Order: sequence, then C-alpha cells, then structure tokens
Amino acid sequence: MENSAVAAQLSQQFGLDGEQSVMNPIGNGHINTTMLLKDGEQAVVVQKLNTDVFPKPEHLVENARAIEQHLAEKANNGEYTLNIIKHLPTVENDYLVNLEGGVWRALEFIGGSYSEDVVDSVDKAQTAANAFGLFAKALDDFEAKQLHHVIPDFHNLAKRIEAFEQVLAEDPHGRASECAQVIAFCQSQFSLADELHNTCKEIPLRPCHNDTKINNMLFCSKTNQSKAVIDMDTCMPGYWLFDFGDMVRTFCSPEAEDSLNLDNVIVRENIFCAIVKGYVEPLAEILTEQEKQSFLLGAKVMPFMIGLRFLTDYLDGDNYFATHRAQHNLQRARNQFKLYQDVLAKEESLKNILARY
Ligand code: ADP
Ligand code: GN1
Ligand code: MG
Repeated sequence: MENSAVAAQLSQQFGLDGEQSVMNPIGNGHINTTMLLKDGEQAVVVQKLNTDVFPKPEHLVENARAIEQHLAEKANNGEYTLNIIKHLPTVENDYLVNLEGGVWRALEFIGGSYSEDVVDSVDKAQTAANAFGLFAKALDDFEAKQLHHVIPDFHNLAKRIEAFEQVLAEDPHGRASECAQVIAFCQSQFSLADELHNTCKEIPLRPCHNDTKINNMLFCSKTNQSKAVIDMDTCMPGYWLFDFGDMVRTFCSPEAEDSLNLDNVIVRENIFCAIVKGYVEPLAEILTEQEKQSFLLGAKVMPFMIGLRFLTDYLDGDNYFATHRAQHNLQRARNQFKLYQDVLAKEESLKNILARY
C-alpha cells in the first residue's frame, strides 16, 4: 500500500477530518516507525509498532494507557505538570489498527516541541533529567505489578550476555572475525553482571521508564523547558539505576551514540553533575542512600549493556535495531564501549559528584 493510501486509511480509522492526509517520518527512534499524520488542521503521531520487538502490541497499549491514566490523576491534583502522551481511540473505540499485516496506533501530537539526540548544554541536561525524575516520582505509587512484562528480562545483563554468547557461537553471518578485538574487550567485562545482580538484591524494585534516552523527552520550542516524557513502551518494574544510567549514556557524551569520532566520546562531568542534580531533586524524599550509590553502577551498566546489545545485533545480521548503513550496529557498539571505558576512567570523580547531592 502506498504511503498516501496508508495515511488515508489511518485518517479514517482514527476519525480525522478526512481532508487531504499527509504522513511524514519524525524522530530517530530505533524500534517503531513513527510518522506525523496531518489532515486539514489536525495532526497526530501514528506509529507502526515493531511486532518482532513487541509481539503483543495490545499489552504495550494496556501498559501505556494505565500509566497515562495514573499520570492524568496526578495532573488533576497538580502533582504532575508535564504533558501526557495520550493514545487516541479509533472510531470503533479501539486503540490498534491492522493494516496490511502492520499494527498501528495513534498518539496525541505534542506541538511546539522538539527532541534531541545530543545534549548541547548543562541547563538542558538538568531540565531533561528533572523531567525523568518528575516522571519517576509520579509513578512511585503506581502499582507496577499490573504492568505486562512486554520485553521480559529487558535489563537483565546476565541474559543479554547469554544471548550474545549464543549468537557468537553460531556466528550466522560470519562477522565475528572482523570484530575480534571488540568481542574480546566485551567478554573481559562480564563480571559486571554479577555486580549488578548483587546490587539489585539490596535496592527497591520500582516502576521504571527503562528507556530514558535523551530523544525520549520533548523540549518546548519556545522556552527550552521540558514538555513531555515520551516512549512509555518499556515501562516495567526495574531499578532506578537503569534510568539514571541511560541518561548518563545518552546525555554525557558530546557525540551521538553512532558517532565515529571516538576520541570525542567522553563523559562530560559537568553534564553528569547536571543529571544528578536534576534527577535526584524530585526524588530526594523517596530515594534511599544505597539506591543513590547504585547510580554509579547504572552509569557503567547502561553503556556496556547497550554496546553488548548492538554488538549482538550486528553478529545476528541487524534484525533488532533500525540501521541506516553497513556496520551501523558495530559502530554503535564501539562508540558505547568507548563511553563505558571513560566512565570507568572517571569513576572516582563521578562518585564524588554523586556524594555531593
Ligand atoms: P521509538 O519507540 O521508535 O523510539 P518514539 O515513541 O520514541 O519511538 O518516537 C520517536 C520520535 O518521534 C521521538 O524521539 C520524537 O521526536 C517523536 N515523537 C514521538 N511521539 C511524539 C509526540 N506525541 N509528539 C511529538 N513528537 C513525538
Ligand atoms: C531503543 O526505541 P528507542 O530508539 O527509544 C531501545 C533501547 C535502547 C536504544 C538505544 C525497546 O530505544 O532499549 O537503549 O534503542 N528500545 C528497545 O539507542 O529495545
Ligand atoms: Mg524512542
């Protein structure tokens, strides 16, 4: 089906004006196909869900809608001030539309906003981290057990290592030999999984976002303040160290996660400091001391784990993450391992920053 025919069908199913509908890609997400659908004066975000990653899209929508409703109640009491991404119902009062084997949903478009792939200032890092902190706080009394485990073991490093070892043993595309060095480095770090396992026994399980990368939050175009936390697809019970660590992973480097300029893939300590300030402030009354100390481990685990996932996907033939060039996943893996090494190199200094707040 042509793009224009899909646009017309979606427009009809979601009850838009039914004038000329136009659909264009927005954002740089790696998983779903995200489009802005315009029809007359109306604009909505439509997403073709990646059903390899999310085999049960109805669970995804149930989770996201439960969170939406919880945040809406908080907003009514003045306890949550960011915009809430709402799912839009179809004319049949459903939330998913099947089109030629693809599954689509529609979300309210947050106009006057933008997302970024790299943070260019300390202020913005603090603003974004604060938004994720406000989000975490608003979910603190949310019954996370009601969430479906849309991707089981999503941040289980031991399981990610198993998956990597399995693909490496099979080497289905004969790619292992060209990245022997990066594989060896990766394998030399596997004890991180035990450290993570032991730490997680000591800290509370919380409702987590689980994908707090910088482009999963919208800034206001006029004020550069935070407008909304988006992409709730992986909200599941987890540990705040994951959300903290993913911010470090995606805010601290001055380079995008697929940059080839590895010399410049470093942890900017002033940005790290801004993340701590922004995130800890709304959580100050809830966060335990041990949990806060675990954030440093999060800063190591997240770049390492995503590097491992990119490398696994590379060896597996690029089935999971959207790629836009040959070796894209390998380049991302190298980049993330470089960042991880810089976290290790600056560990003492980062620990001191954490202790200050
Ligand atoms: P993915 O799961 O593939 O990462 P996202 O839900 O994160 O998809 O969306 C990808 C991008 O689309 C975001 O980074 C953002 O730029 C844009 N986007 C998504 N939802 C909205 C929305 N409701 N309003 C405005 N922009 C959005
Ligand atoms: C994916 O969907 P997106 O692009 O926000 C991935 C995250 C990774 C990230 C790496 C469901 O996030 O776990 O950290 O890419 N999402 C899923 O950039 O796997
Ligand atoms: Mg996203």
